[in-house]
Amino acid sequence: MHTQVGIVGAGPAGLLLGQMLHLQGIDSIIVENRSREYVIERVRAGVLEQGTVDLMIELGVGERLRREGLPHRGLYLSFAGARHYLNLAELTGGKTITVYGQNEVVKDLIAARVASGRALYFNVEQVAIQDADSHRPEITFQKDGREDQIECDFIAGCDGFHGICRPSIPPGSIKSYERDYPFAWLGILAEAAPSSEELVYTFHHRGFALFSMRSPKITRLYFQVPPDEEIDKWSDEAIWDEMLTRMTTDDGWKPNRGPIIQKSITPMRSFVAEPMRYGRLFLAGDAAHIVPPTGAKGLNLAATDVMVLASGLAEYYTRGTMRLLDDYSATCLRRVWKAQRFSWWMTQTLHRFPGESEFDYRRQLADLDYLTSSLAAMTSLAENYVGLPLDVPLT
Ligand code: RFL
Ligand code: PHB
Repeated sequence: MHTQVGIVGAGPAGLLLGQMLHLQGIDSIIVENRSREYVIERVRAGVLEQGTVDLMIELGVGERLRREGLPHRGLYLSFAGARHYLNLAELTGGKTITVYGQNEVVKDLIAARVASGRALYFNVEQVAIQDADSHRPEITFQKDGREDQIECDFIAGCDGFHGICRPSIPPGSIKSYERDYPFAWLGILAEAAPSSEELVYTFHHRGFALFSMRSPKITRLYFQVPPDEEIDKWSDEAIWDEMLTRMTTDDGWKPNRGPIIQKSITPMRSFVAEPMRYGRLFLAGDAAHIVPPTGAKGLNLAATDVMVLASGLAEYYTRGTMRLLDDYSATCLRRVWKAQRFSWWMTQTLHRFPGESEFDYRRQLADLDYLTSSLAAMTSLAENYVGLPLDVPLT
């Protein structure tokens, strides 16, 4: 087989890229090692920046998002028993975020891909990259026990943090920067009507907790646990007790209880690989960088990466120049590092770190008191949360 752009991974990055290229008349083949059902059902992110929503609409895949997505004009920071409202829209000249599950984004993109008639292969095995630094890189894989290969002009490595694209780059050609956190998130989906229309980020003496949602009937909640925690140790009853202990405020606000329909534990990590390119292999999304979810940035960063990549590829195929592609890594990394900084900052502001003292707890409360009473501090949080602009034009 031959294609212009071989895409490894059918997560948000790979599927968005495929749709952008399709609309520009550029051919691609997407290979994914999981099943379609697995990819659609994987529960992950929920918060889309305005730019990501606009992108979905522009790409013709925003109809259900517009209908079912939950626009949010602000969020709450909760500490010392009280919730404090940050009006993101007012602080940013009208920008908002939208809550719409990542699995819904993926479902809409897969439907568009199928409708486009372009190739998307699920359940492929033994995926490998050959000759990434040549003019004819290849993706090799097995499907239904048969060896196959795709000759490409370019390869997009959109296969997430545990994929094969980044590790196939020779170690001397890429450098990584990382930081682990001494905690993880236990997350649940519950059949319960959200008791608040906006997200609530809570800093409690027992640790971080987060109230979010997926629909008018489904609540999404998280709390901080030790990094090696086992989900089986937590009964549903114990999860609710801990959620309610951390989240209930002095005015009596708390999440509504309901049957837990999904639960999992997510480790927290910050990671950046530089550069995001090796020859004709371009890394995008979680394959190149990971942020702790406290800033709700991962999926949004993936979307921006592939926007930059698609512009570079479009320029290459229309004008024959590599100018934007040569700038790809630097253009993305500038925004990636700012999102890293913000995600790290949100994480350390809102979590309890093992070994820290009561002094540190008081200092963190003072940080939050300042944050919710200074217009400058609130504006800084707001402009980062709704999404910073890309610093360079893409044409
Ligand atoms: P993905 O989604 O991991 O997709 C990669 C795809 O590649 C496939 N793959 C392979 N395919 C072929 N061959 C191989 N060898 C392969 N190896 C892997 C995988 O099966 C998969 O389908 O990466 P992508 O596309 O870069 O998207 C990134 C986002 O998924 C991620 O950043 C977000 O989920 C992070 N995140 C959040 N981001 C936000 O913007 N807002 C949020 O509110 C938010 N909340 C979250 C989050 C992530 C979380 N977890 C579970 C990590 C909340 C949580 C709890
Ligand atoms: C979610 O709804 O899953 C969610 C919301 C905000 C975050 C992370 C996850 O910071």
